[in-house]
Amino acid sequence: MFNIALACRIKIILIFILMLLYVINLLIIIEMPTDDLFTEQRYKYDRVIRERNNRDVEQDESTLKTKRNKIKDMMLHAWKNYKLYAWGKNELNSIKKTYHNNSIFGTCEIGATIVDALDTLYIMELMEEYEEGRNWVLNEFSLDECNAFISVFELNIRFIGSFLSLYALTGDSLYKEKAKYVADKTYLAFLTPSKIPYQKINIYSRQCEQGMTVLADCGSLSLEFTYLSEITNDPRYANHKKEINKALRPLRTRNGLYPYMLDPSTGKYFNEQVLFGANADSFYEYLLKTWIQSGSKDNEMQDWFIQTIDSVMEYLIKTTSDGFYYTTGKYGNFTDHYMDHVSCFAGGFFALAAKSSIYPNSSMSLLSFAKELTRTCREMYVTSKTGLGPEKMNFSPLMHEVEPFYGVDRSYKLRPEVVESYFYLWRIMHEQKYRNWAWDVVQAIEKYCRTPFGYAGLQDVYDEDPEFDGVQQSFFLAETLKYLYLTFSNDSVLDLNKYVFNTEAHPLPIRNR
Ligand code: DMJ
Repeated sequence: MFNIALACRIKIILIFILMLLYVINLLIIIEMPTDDLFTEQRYKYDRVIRERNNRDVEQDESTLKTKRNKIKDMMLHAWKNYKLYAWGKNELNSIKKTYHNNSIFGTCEIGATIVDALDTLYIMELMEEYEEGRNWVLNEFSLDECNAFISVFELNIRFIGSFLSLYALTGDSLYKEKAKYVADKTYLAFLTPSKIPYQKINIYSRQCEQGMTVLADCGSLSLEFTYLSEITNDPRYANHKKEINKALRPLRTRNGLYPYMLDPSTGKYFNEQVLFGANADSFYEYLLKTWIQSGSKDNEMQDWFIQTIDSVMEYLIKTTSDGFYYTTGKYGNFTDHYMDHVSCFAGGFFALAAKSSIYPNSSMSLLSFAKELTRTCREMYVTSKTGLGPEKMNFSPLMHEVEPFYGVDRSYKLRPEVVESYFYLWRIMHEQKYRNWAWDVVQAIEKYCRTPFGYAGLQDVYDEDPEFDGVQQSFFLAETLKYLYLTFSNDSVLDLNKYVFNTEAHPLPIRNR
């Protein structure tokens, strides 16, 4: 009798302790997520956070539709004026009502805006305009007369990338042909002894420009070349990519970083200057995205990413005394405390890395880098007079004390990187603030960059009445407006589990796992 009563009491106490442990465990899950973002616990944590966030989330489909329609209207305004004043040329000058020729295309007139914008038109279901563009591609697009040095990187990300994306979205074989046509024209650039490609080629005279190639340029071909090989059953394109990666991977400094200036004739780096922003940016992006594209199977890319990203976090990201994260450059022991607008892609990049679980034990740190860097970029925008951010910020510790958030290059070129990060963080975290921030950008662009004849960048974002730079960049239609539109769309529109965006925002399919 006595033993049974004691056993019952012990059982009750044990049940009580177990329940207590369960409650404590739940509290820990809610307040202190583990570092492994996508473990079972992490999913639980995500759900709790999402439910909490979703209370404030704009659910009303008609409000979202109104916002999407506004962005579609912006796209139409940009497209129609380009069509009126610059059709077939690369970009529009919306102030002079004529075309603008960007030096990255040499003097070749190859309809960069048409090609770059086509998948955005298709995604926005602007079918009449999409058909106009498709007809131009079918009947007019040609590189055969292109007698100037043109960037292989730009041909890849804007032209091959866009055609491949259109092929993936529509199944129309015209785009597969065109992607192959452009890639075949770039062939010459890969015939170097080192396998580091030349940066620019003259398609007409079949010459390559001698000189240095930058890291971003030779490290941002793999998404497009892999997919092109897949759909054409021609392994040559993927082989170029493999050879470049083989030549590139050993070129690290002692710190594990990749210098940005490379010499195709020797296969060595020019000096030890390393960057995270312009000229290096998409190299890091493609390490991650090539792995995602492979259905998370490309172990070599995963390994390369993990090896590199620790050094990036250690040496290329700093914080100000008041806690703002920013990206830098490095030359030996000298740190260059400038962050360019282009570097603001980092928020989206780190968020996508966390989501993809490429570096499982570091997902939480990747995510906090993502949020913090995006907070900095948002601050760059809201501390200007126009609500748009400068091309380049000075974060030198001294400067920051005196003049917080002040741009050294104060122009705004309609660039996408800040809204790109808002898009990824919205999709991954579902926190309403990212949609709000994106909408603030829509309004600022409308107020300051819209002209009667299209859109233009600004000379000085700190001026209440800024002058225009006149240029409607093709990436404004390809990227800025696309990311804005997608931020107000349902997650199933270009689902991040099915598509990976190239560095010009052209979506490519992820291979089935
Ligand atoms: C785009 O052409 C691409 O995003 C590229 O990777 C870097 N910069 C521009 C837009 O700013």
